Amino acid sequence: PGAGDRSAKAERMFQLMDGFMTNDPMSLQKDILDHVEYTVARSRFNFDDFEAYQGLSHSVRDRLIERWHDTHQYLKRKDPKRLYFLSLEFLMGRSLSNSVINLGVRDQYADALNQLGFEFEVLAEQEGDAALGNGGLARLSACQMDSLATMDFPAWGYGLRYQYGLFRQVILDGFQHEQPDYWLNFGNPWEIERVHVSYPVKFYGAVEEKVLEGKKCHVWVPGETVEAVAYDNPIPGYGTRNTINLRLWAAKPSDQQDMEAFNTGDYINAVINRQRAETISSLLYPDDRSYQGKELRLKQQYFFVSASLQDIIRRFKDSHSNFDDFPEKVALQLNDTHPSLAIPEVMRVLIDEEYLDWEKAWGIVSKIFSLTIHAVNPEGLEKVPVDLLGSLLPRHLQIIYQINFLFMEELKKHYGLDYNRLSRMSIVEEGAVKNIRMANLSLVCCHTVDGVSRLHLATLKTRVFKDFHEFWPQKFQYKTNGVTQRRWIVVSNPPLSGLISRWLGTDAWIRDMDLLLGLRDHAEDASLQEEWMMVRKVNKIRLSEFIEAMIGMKVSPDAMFDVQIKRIHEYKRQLLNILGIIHRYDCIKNMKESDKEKVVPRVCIIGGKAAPGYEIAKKIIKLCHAVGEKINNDSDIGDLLKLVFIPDYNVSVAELVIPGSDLSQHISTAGHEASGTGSMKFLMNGCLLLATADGSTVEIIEEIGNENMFIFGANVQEVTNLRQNGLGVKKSLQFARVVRMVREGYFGFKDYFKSLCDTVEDSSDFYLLGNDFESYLEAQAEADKAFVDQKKWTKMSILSTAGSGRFSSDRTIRDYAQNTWGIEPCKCPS
Ligand code: T68
Repeated sequence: PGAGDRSAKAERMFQLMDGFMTNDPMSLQKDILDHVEYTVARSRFNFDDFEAYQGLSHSVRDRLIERWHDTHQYLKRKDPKRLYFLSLEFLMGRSLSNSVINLGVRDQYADALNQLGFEFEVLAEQEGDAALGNGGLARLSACQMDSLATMDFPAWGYGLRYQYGLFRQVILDGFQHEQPDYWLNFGNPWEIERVHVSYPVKFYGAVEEKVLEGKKCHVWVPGETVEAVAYDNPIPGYGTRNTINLRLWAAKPSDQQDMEAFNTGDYINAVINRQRAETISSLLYPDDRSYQGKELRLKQQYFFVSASLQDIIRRFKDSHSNFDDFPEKVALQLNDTHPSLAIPEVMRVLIDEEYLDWEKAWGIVSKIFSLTIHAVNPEGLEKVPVDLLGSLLPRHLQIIYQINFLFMEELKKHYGLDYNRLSRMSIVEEGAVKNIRMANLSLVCCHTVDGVSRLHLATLKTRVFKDFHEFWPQKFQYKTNGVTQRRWIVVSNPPLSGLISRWLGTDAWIRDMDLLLGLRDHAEDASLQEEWMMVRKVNKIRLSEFIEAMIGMKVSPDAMFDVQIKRIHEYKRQLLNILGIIHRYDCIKNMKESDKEKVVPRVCIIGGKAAPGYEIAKKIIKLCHAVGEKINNDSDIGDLLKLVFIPDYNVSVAELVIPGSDLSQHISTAGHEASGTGSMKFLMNGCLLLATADGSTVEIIEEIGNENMFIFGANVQEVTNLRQNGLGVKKSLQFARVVRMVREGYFGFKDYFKSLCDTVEDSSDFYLLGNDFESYLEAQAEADKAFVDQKKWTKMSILSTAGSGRFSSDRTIRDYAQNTWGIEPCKCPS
């Protein structure tokens, strides 16, 4: 068609789709019903809650797409520097409630549904969680995407579209069993399949050297090619039109592959081989700590990195004729070292495909990458066996060796032939099995390396990355983690959200959390306190109903709800919590009847998944059930103490549990939790913290004050000293007694719990449960005392929320934008 036809066509389109979608209840009802009839293909006169949820979510999705298109158009025109956030894990949870709140159409939809005879909350419950991640790291990515969109940053998220998310936890006889989470079974309205956005990703094969136009070139001839297909997930900002994209890649067989097999007639095997391609994006590895050096995991990493970079480079080349401006337009953020193959990949593309020389390519690479580390220990750092890397990605291994060679030369200039230092800092680890140290690779190539709390950075500087910090002190920064108040207050705790806005006289805190400080002025106001207690009570009733529905146990909402929900780990010390509960039980059991009146009734709630191969963590879950069984059925105890294990803990369970908690525990051995983010969610919701001075808790103490929390246990320095001087220095009799009860079979399963008890026995008590037990009990006693005085407790609760502003992911993201990425907001006009 000629230019005239095109503009006539555009004119016609414009007339047909004039203006934005309308959000009045009538239009919304019509939209929902249209989707029920034509998208879900059910009769509008006969559909159930799930089908209504589908119609509803498709209607919301239309509104997301509209803004998402506008944002892309606008950004294309403005061409600002963009941030690309590469993460192997995103724990998004549910999307519906979050979307309507961020779009500002929550009430309109609720009205529309009411008129159709449905309730918004009921339909929202139909949605399953998107659990494409393990724990803190993955949920942090999700919170940060929300902040990036809300603050109008030109950002993209990139990740993998696993077909199986994190396993479902099923408890049978108190033991954890894992079931696959085939989350796409009922469709996913929040994604848009982009069949035409796809890239080939190469694996295996060999590198050939050729001379092209007198220059030596490397040509990688792959042994396998897999296609990466894009699935786009719009992420709406709150109170803005900006809606950014989370692009997840799925693996599909490539048409380029297997032509030979088809031609030679091996049809059956060719088809079976094609199926193999899909396994790359089939499952999320459920290990949130250790690195296993598995080939499939490495394939996943390279698959998503290669597809993302092809996409990013294509977008850049659309509007640039050479790579000179690449660092001014592109920031690449590595979420931990999992995507660190992006570094040799960019080098490879620039040198082998764009024909830049090494120096020029390196000049670019050294300006674009930044890294956030989420681990504390050297054991948490990834290593890839050289043989594995060399066979899967032969060209990348060559490039890594060359980077290392040049790095070693630089070090020698500085330090001379200090072989110990050189071998510690080398990207290549020598030994029986040669490994590539992904952290060292990243530290050499990234311009900035961030820790996730102040204490975490201090640990990285003095321990794990001491040498690197000495060499490049300017590279190291920290950005204390934060979480989004949109999901963690507005979506999950509407009564509190309304209360805060009423008392502050504005809802501006939803975009500016520092405003919560205004609550401090009213902390002692009797009527705020009364309303505050009311809101807390409502949430506790909701939580007790959930507990009853889940596990059939009645708990009293008048008791103190004491909660520990997070992945199960020895260092997170759920065992300390359970041993404390045994002590409490033992005390009540041996109490005179008249003294029982003074006991503050408690409901102890524990939830979390153990990695499938983590034996000790699984034993902790079993112990929790065994102890619960005993306590909950003991008529001497009654309502004074209950122990509840919430199965299959995930994001939407957290949204329900956190607002209903009085006290929450963050009790890792000091120096082991890089940051911790659960604590921030509880804090915002006015739940008091019982915690050790670890990770970001140190900074929470600065904001809230010691007097509004229950802090206990050895600090980082004391932990170091205790370990140096041999463990088990300060064991209390009480500790010995409760461990003995478990060991001697008081809760059954004597043989099974033996190895668990061994982990806390004198000299082997690495996480210092014995050492911290006494001060843990004291902190718990303090909490009891404070709870009796409801006025005092409520004041502490208000002050917790009031002081939580610093822990919004908005603050974290603003800091990254300014001090790590160098990007600026780019607001799409509304
Ligand atoms: C967590 N790390 C930290 N890792 O433990 C936590 N690891 O202190 C911190 O608050 C949080 O990151 C956010 O910074 C993780 O969650 C993983 O999940 C993980 C997954 C795969 C491999 C290694």
